[in-house]
Amino acid sequence: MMDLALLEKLKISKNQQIKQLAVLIDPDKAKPKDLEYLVSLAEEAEVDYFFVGGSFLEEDATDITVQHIKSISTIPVIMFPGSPAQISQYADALLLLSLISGRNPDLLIGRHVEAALKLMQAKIEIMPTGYILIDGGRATTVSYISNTMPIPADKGEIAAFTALAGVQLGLQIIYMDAGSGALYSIPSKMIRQVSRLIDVPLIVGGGIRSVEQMKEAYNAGADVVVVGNAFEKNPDLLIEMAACKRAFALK
Ligand code: 1GP
Repeated sequence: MMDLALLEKLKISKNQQIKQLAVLIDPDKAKPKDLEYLVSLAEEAEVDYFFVGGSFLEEDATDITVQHIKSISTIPVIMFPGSPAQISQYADALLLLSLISGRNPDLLIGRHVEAALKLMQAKIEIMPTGYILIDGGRATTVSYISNTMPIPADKGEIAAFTALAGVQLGLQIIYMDAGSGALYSIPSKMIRQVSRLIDVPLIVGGGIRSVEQMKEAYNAGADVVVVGNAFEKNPDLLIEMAACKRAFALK
């Protein structure tokens, strides 16, 4: 499957109900030694993707981190950019995010125009993604920086119709995010309401700290679960979560 474009791989995995796990790496926080340890665990656990991104990064930090990961791992690296400065030509792909839960035109089209040429020249795979912020119990960096309000966690219909509209506009992936370090991960009821309405891969992240939360997200219809903070604090949790993910594949 490694030779397929990553979007294609995501779609096939979804159709085969194979759940996937992505490790989020924030280049601002990742110290080289810690990064190497986390990457070695991810290799051992056969994690599916590294997502690399953060809200404050400079181009250099992103490039250095992506190159470092690529030099020690074969796991695909997908950019999860907070700004056009965070496009690295060394990555395998990039989630081209439209913040469809918000009404900030800059994050629906403005930044994309700024990044378009650089993206074309970088020759990395582009994964057009509808990005939906959900309230995770506290203000997160991304909601502050993006100047948008997240969807309340009990408004599943709004999230579902937002995702559906994104798919109807041609977006190929939906990413529901409670934001890094969210107090509460996205309720399974809401994930279910969204996943029932859409037929594209569904990525879920933000505040997932336990195998239990991960299982709930998968059972509710998440195709990919993203974990960042919890692995920074306890890298060994990665082995446990990856085992849980594989157990889903055997069902
Ligand atoms: C944030 O979905 C990611 O954008 C991951 O969040 O760091 O809370 O796991 P955490």
